[in-house]
Amino acid sequence: MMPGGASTPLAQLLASFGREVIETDPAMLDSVAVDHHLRHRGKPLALALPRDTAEVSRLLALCNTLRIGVVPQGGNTGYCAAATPDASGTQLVLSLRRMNAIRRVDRDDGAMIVEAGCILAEVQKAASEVGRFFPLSLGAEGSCQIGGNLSTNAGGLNVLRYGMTRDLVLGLEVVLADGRVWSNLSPLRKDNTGYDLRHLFLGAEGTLGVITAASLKLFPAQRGSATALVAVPTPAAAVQLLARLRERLGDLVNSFELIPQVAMQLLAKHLPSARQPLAATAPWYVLCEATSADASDPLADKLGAEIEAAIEAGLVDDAVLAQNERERLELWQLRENVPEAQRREGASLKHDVSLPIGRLAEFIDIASRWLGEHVPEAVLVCYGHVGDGNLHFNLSAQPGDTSLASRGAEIRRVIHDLVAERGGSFSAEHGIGQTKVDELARYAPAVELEIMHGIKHLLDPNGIMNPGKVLRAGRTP
Ligand code: FAD
Ligand code: 2HG
Ligand code: ZN
Repeated sequence: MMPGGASTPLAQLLASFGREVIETDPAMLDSVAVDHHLRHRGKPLALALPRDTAEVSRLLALCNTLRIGVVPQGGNTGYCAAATPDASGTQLVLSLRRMNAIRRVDRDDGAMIVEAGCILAEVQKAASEVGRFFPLSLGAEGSCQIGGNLSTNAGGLNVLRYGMTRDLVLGLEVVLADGRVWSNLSPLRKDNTGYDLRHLFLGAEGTLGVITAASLKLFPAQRGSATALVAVPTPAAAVQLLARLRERLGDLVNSFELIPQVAMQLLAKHLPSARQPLAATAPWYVLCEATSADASDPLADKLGAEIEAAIEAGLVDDAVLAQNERERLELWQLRENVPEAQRREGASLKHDVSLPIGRLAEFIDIASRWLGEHVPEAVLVCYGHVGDGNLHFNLSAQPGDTSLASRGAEIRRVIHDLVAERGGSFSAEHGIGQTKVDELARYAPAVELEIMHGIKHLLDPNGIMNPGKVLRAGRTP
């Protein structure tokens, strides 16, 4: 039988859904075939663009019968190639980009129901239009989809105060691998009726089902803010400053981000429009922000006073407080553009690690010393969400040096072992996808892996959902 002939999986998909839903145009397929970092290229069988939950349900039921692997893809901004099909030409990429309705925003319930294909920035906007706040915020918010955020349990810039994505979810609508729909789009805050199934799908990276909609928590709008860029001598000083701010300002502190001097240099080199507001350079900086629902809360005074006290205590060398919204956005631009500046610098090796906050400084110290001795050819660009104990412990190759990639496995092992020895995680917020499957198999306790394989087998016995991602394919519990 010719490929594409009457009995092939593709022909059956086309016969059941038509070209309106099953896209085979080579240019379209090419656009969904590669991951964000352009490191993993697959070959999709086709691209499915369903219009509603019922269509997703029919689609998965057919794929399950025909054993077609299904790779959900949101905005394709993920860091672990989790939304990229393999090279077999047999996997269907599934995009919910047409399912992008805000179904409901309810101020009294403090909840909104959104379809999974909504762009994160649109979700934030819909909340703010009714005077509410949806706190998930990350550099990719203009292109990532809420379905992708839920499925990676994304972190971002406001975790310190509001938690990870899973903390922002009240309910889900999910299509299971066999086409059954589990719908619980409840606005309830309290519901102790048995196992809490939503947490299975949050962070599952599309391996257990397709999230089609979610009920999300809303918060009071943030009407006042104070944002500072603070120069600190060491990461240990940054951690001490964090503790002082948390003690004095409590939950008003929503972001606390570490930026090293080398990142400022990369920003100046590759994105010169990003203005560097402090006159003198420092080895490390912290971008911290406090916000309040009360516009009259004197946040700038409070934050300023704490920074002054920290200067006197020798924890802070210099600081600048944003005087208006434009200056605030300029400070945030610095932080949010670090990944882009590092991308423009060339090859890199990334480690998205978390540690107990009390051990962050010690880890940075020991891991940087190891790198200095064993990988002197690399430039360490260590930054991130220190308030959450999450570092992007990244390396950049020196211009013209191509050796870093060949040493990737060896370096990653040492870094991840140093993290594990300190009770940390090798994947803080970016997930597992296909790039960290072996790391999960190595570091997760055996009983945890057994439970994960058991859940996978229960919900997806034919292994059609995002095969080869998170767990090694084909292994039964
Ligand atoms: P994709 O990359 O398309 O998919 C991610 C995973 O979700 C895949 O496994 C996919 O199969 C699955 N998936 C997608 N939609 C569905 C669905 N509807 N149902 C089931 N499974 C689905 N991440 C952070 O955590 N914090 C950050 O601060 C952060 N900053 C970033 C900054 C930049 C500049 C960039 C480029 C990325 C950043 N990321 C960050 C990574 C990325 O944006 C997040 O992982 C994001 O949540 C991915 O969303 P996406 O829609 O692009 O998902
Ligand atoms: C961030 O915090 C993102 O900016 C990206 O999580 C991190 O590029 C990275 O390593
Ligand atoms: Zn991050």
